[in-house]
Amino acid sequence: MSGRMLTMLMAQLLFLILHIICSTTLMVHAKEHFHKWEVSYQFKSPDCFRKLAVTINGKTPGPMIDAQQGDTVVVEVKNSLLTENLAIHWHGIRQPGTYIYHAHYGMQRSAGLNGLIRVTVPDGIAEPFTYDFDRSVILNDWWHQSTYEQATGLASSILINGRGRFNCSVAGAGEVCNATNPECSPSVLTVVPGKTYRLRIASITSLSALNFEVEGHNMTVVEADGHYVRPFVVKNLNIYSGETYSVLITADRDPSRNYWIGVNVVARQPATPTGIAFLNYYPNHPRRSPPTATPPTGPVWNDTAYSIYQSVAVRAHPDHIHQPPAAADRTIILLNTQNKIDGHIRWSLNNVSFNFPHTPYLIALKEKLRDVFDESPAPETYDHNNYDMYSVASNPNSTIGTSIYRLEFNSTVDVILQNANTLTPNKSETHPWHLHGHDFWVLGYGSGKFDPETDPKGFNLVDPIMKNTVVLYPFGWTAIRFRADNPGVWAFHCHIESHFFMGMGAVFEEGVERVGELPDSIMGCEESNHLHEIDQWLFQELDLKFPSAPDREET
Ligand SMILES: *[C@@H]1O[C@H](CO)[C@@H](O)[C@H](O)[C@H]1NC(C)=O
Ligand SMILES: *[C@@H]1O[C@H](CO)[C@@H](O)[C@H](O)[C@H]1NC(C)=O
Ligand SMILES: *[C@@H]1O[C@H](CO)[C@@H](O)[C@H](O)[C@H]1NC(C)=O
Ligand SMILES: *[C@@H]1O[C@H](CO)[C@@H](O)[C@H](O)[C@H]1NC(C)=O
Ligand SMILES: *[C@@H]1O[C@H](CO)[C@@H](O)[C@H](O)[C@H]1NC(C)=O
Ligand SMILES: *[C@@H]1O[C@H](CO)[C@@H](O)[C@H](O)[C@H]1NC(C)=O
Ligand SMILES: *[C@@H]1O[C@H](CO)[C@@H](O)[C@H](O)[C@H]1NC(C)=O
Ligand SMILES: *[C@@H]1O[C@H](CO)[C@@H](O)[C@H](O)[C@H]1NC(C)=O
Ligand SMILES: [Cu+2]
Repeated sequence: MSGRMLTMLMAQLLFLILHIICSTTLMVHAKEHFHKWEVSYQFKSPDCFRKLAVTINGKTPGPMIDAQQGDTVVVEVKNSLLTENLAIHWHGIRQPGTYIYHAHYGMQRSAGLNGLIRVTVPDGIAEPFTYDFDRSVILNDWWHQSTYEQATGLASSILINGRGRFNCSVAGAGEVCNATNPECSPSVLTVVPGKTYRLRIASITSLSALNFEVEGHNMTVVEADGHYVRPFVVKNLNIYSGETYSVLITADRDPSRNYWIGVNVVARQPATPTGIAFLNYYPNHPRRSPPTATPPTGPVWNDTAYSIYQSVAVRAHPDHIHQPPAAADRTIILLNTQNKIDGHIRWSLNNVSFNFPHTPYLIALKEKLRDVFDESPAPETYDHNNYDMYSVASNPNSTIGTSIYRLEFNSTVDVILQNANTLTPNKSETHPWHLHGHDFWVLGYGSGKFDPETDPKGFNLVDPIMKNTVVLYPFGWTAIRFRADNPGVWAFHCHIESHFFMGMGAVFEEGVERVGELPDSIMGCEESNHLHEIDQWLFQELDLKFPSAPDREET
């Protein structure tokens, strides 16, 4: 990592200004919210096992940011991590709804640096559903090894609102694990019989795909990634890293007992115990006593058909449809493969394993610096006709690349994510893909190889949901569409941290000539940086290369 980048953000004050973009004209008095955060390492025992966590004002998850659409949020961040840079990503911020913030540097996100952003609609605007109360549920996977080692293993536990349970009898000698530490007692959601609750669920896992279930209570899904959903009822909900959902539950069960909330790993053979919290019916039942039943075990981990069924059910609410453009100007097909480079495992798109150059793209493009990155166009597709996506490639070698996709400003772009076999026979993985700077329309999911002639005929152009994170299923494809109307340089990457660091990402440039002059501070060291357009500047400003990139895939 470059020394200049290091000094810039280390132990400095950083001002982040977050504009809650307004999509309606009915904007009443916009407010300004001021937050003062100090980010530091603290010993925590969220699952009874004591370890260092990255905290905001001593807490993880960090404080919730609560704002109304049109408001401005100013966050003054003091980095007290001493030897580490810090970057915070305002994940998905564009519309009212539920979002998350998390670290976008190294693996600080899963080490505790995350929290919820709740954006309420302006006064006088009604949401397409009603509820009595609102509760936040942040899901995370938790690791006992240092975050630098976690790419090699399975999560130790699942945290619900920062609390989980670890079997202390398997903790090693010299490790501190206390099963009766109140810090790791399960989180409790108290409910009043007959009332309806909106649960705002966010997953910030570094690896695991999760399934969320409340014992004995169906849930109505009403919002996804900040967009209203045509309501549908589920017994349990799959949620992938980077996604947010709102579900409604009504406390209409026998109030003389409490009910488990169970969070299970899906899409990967689970080796992590069920994450638990519980619903407490108040005032009928004492708050402190967990239910006696067995927590929900969720669906079969490899029931991909069930997962696809849920994803397809997520469509725009009939009164909140954003019509997608009828056709794309350009279609980019990205074959997702697991590869080897110099004997190390990497992930690639069309045989290129992505790596950030030392100088941010935005600076290179604005300042017309040459030799920063490979300026030849990134590959538009792969050998579609001949590639066997069901086999381990006979030559698994790919190459490291820094090339990007330059999009015509305001053009309509389709991206087809195509999955394939990994380096393990008959194995393909699940990848949640996250795009910066845009919400995209989810046009469809399919199994097998995408056919550019016939499959687009089945795209949903009627009521596709808009999202910022979408899942790619094993041996399948996912099609998205977006308008390249946000000047800047934007990352598109798998939200599984180790996959991103192992090359599973791409970069889109659009309308960079419309981006204003870069502030002087971005070119050198300054005491503090007043940053607007956070996503764009900050993401580009940091050298996101992982200091010692993990080269072993989790198994
Ligand atoms: C905890 O681990 C011990 C030792 O492996 C095992 O005997 C015990 O059943 C485990 N307890 C739970 C609740 O899983
Ligand atoms: C475990 O935590 C409980 C509750 O805080 C405390 O009473 C007990 O002394 C702790 N045990 C050990 C071994 O530290
Ligand atoms: C949940 O929904 C299913 C299917 O709609 C229904 O069969 C079941 O009775 C519901 N369960 C509860 C507890 O409401
Ligand atoms: C799911 O995994 C189990 C092992 O956990 C295996 O027995 C079963 O065949 C798998 N099912 C599918 C549909 O792959
Ligand atoms: C893949 O690359 C390695 C060097 O890292 C080389 O030894 C090997 O021969 C290559 N495999 C093929 C099939 O070209
Ligand atoms: C990747 O490149 C290697 C040569 O380096 C080639 O043998 C292989 O077929 C390519 N794979 C894909 C998916 O294009
Ligand atoms: C982008 O294209 C749309 C549709 O053609 C048009 O309505 C809009 O004005 C364009 N926006 C810009 C900034 O050019
Ligand atoms: C992979 O799956 C095919 C059928 O889909 C089967 O014939 C083959 O034996 C499997 N290979 C392994 C290594 O499991
Ligand atoms: Cu991935």
